Amino acid sequence: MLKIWGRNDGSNVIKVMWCLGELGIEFERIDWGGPFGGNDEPEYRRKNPNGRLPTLEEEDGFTLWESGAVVRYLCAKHSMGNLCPEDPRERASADKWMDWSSLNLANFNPVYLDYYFRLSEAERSDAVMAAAVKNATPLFDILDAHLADNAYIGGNRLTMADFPAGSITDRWIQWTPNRPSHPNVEAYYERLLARPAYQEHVIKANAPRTRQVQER
Ligand SMILES: N[C@@H](CCC(=O)N[C@@H](CS)C(=O)NCC(=O)O)C(=O)O
Repeated sequence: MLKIWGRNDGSNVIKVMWCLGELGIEFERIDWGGPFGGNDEPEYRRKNPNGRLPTLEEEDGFTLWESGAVVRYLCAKHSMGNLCPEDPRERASADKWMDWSSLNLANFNPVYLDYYFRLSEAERSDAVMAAAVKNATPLFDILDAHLADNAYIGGNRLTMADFPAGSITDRWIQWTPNRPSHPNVEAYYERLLARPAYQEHVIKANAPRTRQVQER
C-alpha cells in the first residue's frame, strides 16, 4: 500500500493528505518527524536525504519527496484530466499557482506557527503578526482578484492547484487576527469547507486546539 511518512499536522504534509483524501485512494500514514522523530535515521535519509516531511513510498520501493512534486505525481497518476489538468495551458496555470503559493503565500506559515505553537503567550508578538498580515495582504489581494472569476484556483473545479493555496487559506481566514476582508477568498473558503476531505485533513490539522506538536 502507498505510504506517507509524516506527522499529520505539518504544513507540507497537510496538502498531500488533503490531496489523498480527495483522490479517495487507500494509503497508510506513518507518524514521523517532530515529536515522533526519525528524520535522521539512515534508512529514512535514504528515502529522503533532506530528513524532512512528507515522503511518499510505494510498494515497489519508489520514493518521492517535495510536497508539490508528491501532489503533482498523485494527481497525474490517479486523476489525469480531473485533479491534474490534461490541457497543457490549464496544467501550466495550475503549476503556476502551486509554485506561487509555495514560494509566496507559504511565507505566512512560520508566523502563524510561532504565534500559535512555538511561542508562549508571553513571547508571542501581535506586532510581528501584524507585520506578517501586512506582507501577506497583497498576495491575498491577488488571490481575491483571481477568485472573482474562478470558483477554484485552477478554474471551475477543484484541481491540484488548490492543495497548497487552499490549505494556507484556512490559516489565513480562520486564524489570522485583524486580517483584511477578501470576499472572494472567503467565498472560496466556504466552498472548501463543504468538502469532507478538507474538513478531515486541513481543518482538523490546522486548528491550534487540536495540534499536539510543534512544527520546525
Ligand atoms: N519543501 C519541502 C519542505 C519540507 C519541510 O520542511 N517539512 C517540514 C514539515 S511541514 C519538516 O519536515 N519539519 C521537520 C519536522 O517536522 O520534523 C516540501 O514541501 O516537502
